[in-house]
Amino acid sequence: MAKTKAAKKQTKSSKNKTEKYQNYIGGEWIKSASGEYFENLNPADTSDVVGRFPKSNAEDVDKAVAAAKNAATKWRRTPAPKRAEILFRLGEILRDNKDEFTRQMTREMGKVLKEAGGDVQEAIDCTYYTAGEGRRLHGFTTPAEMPNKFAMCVRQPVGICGLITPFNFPMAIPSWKLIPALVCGNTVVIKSGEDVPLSTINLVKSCEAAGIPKGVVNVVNGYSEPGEALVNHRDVRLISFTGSTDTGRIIAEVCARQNKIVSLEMGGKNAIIVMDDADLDNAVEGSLWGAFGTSGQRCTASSRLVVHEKVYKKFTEKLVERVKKLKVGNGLDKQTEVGPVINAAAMEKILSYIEIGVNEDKATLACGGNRLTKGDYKKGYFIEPTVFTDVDRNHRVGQEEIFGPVTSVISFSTLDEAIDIVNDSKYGLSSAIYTQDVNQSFYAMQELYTGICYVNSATIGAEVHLPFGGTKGTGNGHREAGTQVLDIFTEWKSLYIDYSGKLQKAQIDEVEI
Ligand code: UN1
Repeated sequence: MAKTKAAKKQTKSSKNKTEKYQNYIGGEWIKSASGEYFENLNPADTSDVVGRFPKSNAEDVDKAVAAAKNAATKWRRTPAPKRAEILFRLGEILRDNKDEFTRQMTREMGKVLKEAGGDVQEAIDCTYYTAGEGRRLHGFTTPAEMPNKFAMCVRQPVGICGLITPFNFPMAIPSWKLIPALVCGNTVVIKSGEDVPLSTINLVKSCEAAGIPKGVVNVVNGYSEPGEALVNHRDVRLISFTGSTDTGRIIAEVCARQNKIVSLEMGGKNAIIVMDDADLDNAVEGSLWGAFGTSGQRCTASSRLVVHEKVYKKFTEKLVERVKKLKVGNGLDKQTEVGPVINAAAMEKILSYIEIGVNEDKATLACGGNRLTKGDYKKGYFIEPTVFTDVDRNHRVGQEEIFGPVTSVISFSTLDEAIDIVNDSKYGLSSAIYTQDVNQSFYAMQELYTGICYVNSATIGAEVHLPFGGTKGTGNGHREAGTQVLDIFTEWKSLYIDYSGKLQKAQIDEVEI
């Protein structure tokens, strides 16, 4: 892997001077209570230290929640269109800094520049779109059952929201949570993803520059300790979490005991169905993008390819030929198509799944399967794009979320069988079908039990104005993005106004017997 000048320069300068970052609490950039820091390493080259970030604990969370509490009343009483005006400014600041934020994201997270740019763009889109809700936040009026009585329903903010964000979309996913929380009038404490704190800090610095009042947005950095403290804090009313199903389940249990609102976006085992009438070249390109984009570290990654037996051989041959040509490397290099995976633990987990595929499932390893260790690769967490064929629907590689550049090809003979294979999963985030047949595509759209479904494209590509989330083990029934996200960050208040000037009992008690 040849390193571009830009990548070399980045590495060299970071060795000389490693910047220290702080938590953002009550409008101040402050050290953690412990005074300790952790290093954020570039997963493409671990000798490149992106920065040093405060290792926070429960004391830092206490301070951040207190700041959010202090700011809550004023922010809640700020008219929503005014809150939105500030958010529109935030959108402009993100847009103006897109190139810098993109490069920094690639450096800390590893995804290729184009995708990092897309990630920042998604935060911009989310900000503009959701800020628009400041002039809507619709409620409704409805006739009351009694004369001279008025009935209506409005949204009210929930209070202090704890946002726990993952590594794979370092700016987009925090924005999906932050912007709606703010436009609805809540104050927030964000626990940044420990592998990507810089992108959260870039987002929050932009909030500061946009003029969001002190204490409305707070950030604590660190590992699981501040996350746990946030979930357990009695003044936090809502937790919004994106991450693994195991962690999400624990969060849900704690929140249930404390009657907290909890919104979870967790795992996926997304599948593309390729019918025998599909445009195969298009299906191959879609599968390539769906399976190996972001090195397979998307919740929506196409980790199962369910292919009609009639085209199975042709499809897999074409796919494997293309996969072998994918250029793996440092995301800062413009030619790179597949970057590293996020850290050593993720790499070990993915490699162990490849071993399971070979030794336990006894699937066919059609290509890939190894860590790349030669030359510049040895400083990073690079895994060859990997395809398993002859995978059975019950194989572990066909059932469990791998979250890496690995996909499994499964064959079928009828559309009903294919749908059954796709639905036979504990997850239900995204699905797709490639076919030229309108009847088959509508039937699949009806029968696939996932939160998102695509026709003639891969399982990824969700847009910010449509709801995002999944069925079964993927979530807990909530949806982010779209206007549906407002149901997470507000609670309904029903209002009754009696202008009759006399006692009117509840309508059920006024009936003559
Ligand atoms: C994710 O898969 O983790 O649909 C989020 C997409 C992006 C968001 C994906 N807009 O690919």
